[in-house]
Amino acid sequence: MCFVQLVLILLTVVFGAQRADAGLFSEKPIFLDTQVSGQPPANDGRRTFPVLSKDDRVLIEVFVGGLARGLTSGFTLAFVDDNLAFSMNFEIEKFEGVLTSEVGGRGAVISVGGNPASVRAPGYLGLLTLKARRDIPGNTTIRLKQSVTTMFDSETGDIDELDVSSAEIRFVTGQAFEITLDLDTSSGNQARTVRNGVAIGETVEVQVHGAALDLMVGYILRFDYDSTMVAFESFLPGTVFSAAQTVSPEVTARSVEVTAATFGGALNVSSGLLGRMFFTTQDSFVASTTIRLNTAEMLRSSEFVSAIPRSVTLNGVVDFDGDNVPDFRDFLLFAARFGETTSSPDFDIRFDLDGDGSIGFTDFLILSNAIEATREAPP
Ligand SMILES: [Ca+2]
Ligand SMILES: [Ca+2]
Ligand SMILES: [Ca+2]
Repeated sequence: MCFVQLVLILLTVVFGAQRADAGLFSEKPIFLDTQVSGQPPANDGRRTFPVLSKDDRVLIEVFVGGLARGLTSGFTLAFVDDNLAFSMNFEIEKFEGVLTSEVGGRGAVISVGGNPASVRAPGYLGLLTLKARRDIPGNTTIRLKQSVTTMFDSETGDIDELDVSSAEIRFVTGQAFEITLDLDTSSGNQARTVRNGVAIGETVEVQVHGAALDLMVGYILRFDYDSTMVAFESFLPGTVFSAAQTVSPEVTARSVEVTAATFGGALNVSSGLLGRMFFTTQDSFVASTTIRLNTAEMLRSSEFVSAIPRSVTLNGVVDFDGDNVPDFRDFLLFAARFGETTSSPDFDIRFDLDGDGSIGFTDFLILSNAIEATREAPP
């Protein structure tokens, strides 16, 4: 028998035997995915997370891929812990899912067991909570360890090794957050940045919505504007905080800076309403003015990170047919749209003059006032 034949026979024995013994979970990929709070679990590849301060938590969704269905009464998640790099940084607090462990893990390992539970595509196993034992430095990476990360197949009785090559989370510094300004006064983020038909003396609400806010302690926002056109009126912190603390806004001739923070520990939500700004148009407000959010900073895990600047535009003129004069043609165009809302197909925000998300009677009053004002204006 030549060497090649011997190798082939050995391979057949080894792999043939393994295949016969392997359960459904054998060599299936296991995924770690940071949770977006308030959203159902999704294996959407969120493999990075902002660095943690001591006692901060990160919630990690755990999935087993490539699986139609399976039955398990236990699995072990073991993190790579060379030089105790994992267990000195993190404590495994608990696992909640198809099987649950409230007592957490020991060192870098958690074993979760119970009555056989079924796992179905997309293979969601549950939520792993890690708590930082100390400030986690940027670029710290945690990953599961091959051969000791296993899952018990209750149907075949096999302890299957999972493929851990995608089971990794990296903690990063300087991870930006996102801001959207919204002139639609209805709740939620309609991302509306233009309003027409704004009257002189009207108070306009600018909602500031945030995303990727994980672990935020608080924020600073600076708006710049033309103070001959608008004046800053007031600021209200948003619902993203359960209890927000704030300091009086700092108002200059052309800007306003506001701040809000939570004293109750870093934020455990990813997105929400940061605050509402109110501006009142001045007597010289005529055609159009822009309010710019030029600086948006937040504090998370002892570092300041920023968001991309945004702006909103207020237009004084009410006009739909493009001749820059409010008249009966605009009234007819408006009538054809009356009653539509942001959920209507082809909703046209130009007709929603008060920015409440629907084309209604108050919008009609704004339009009719504009038509009458044009008529009264000197030629
Ligand atoms: Ca809104
Ligand atoms: Ca017109
Ligand atoms: Ca409206």
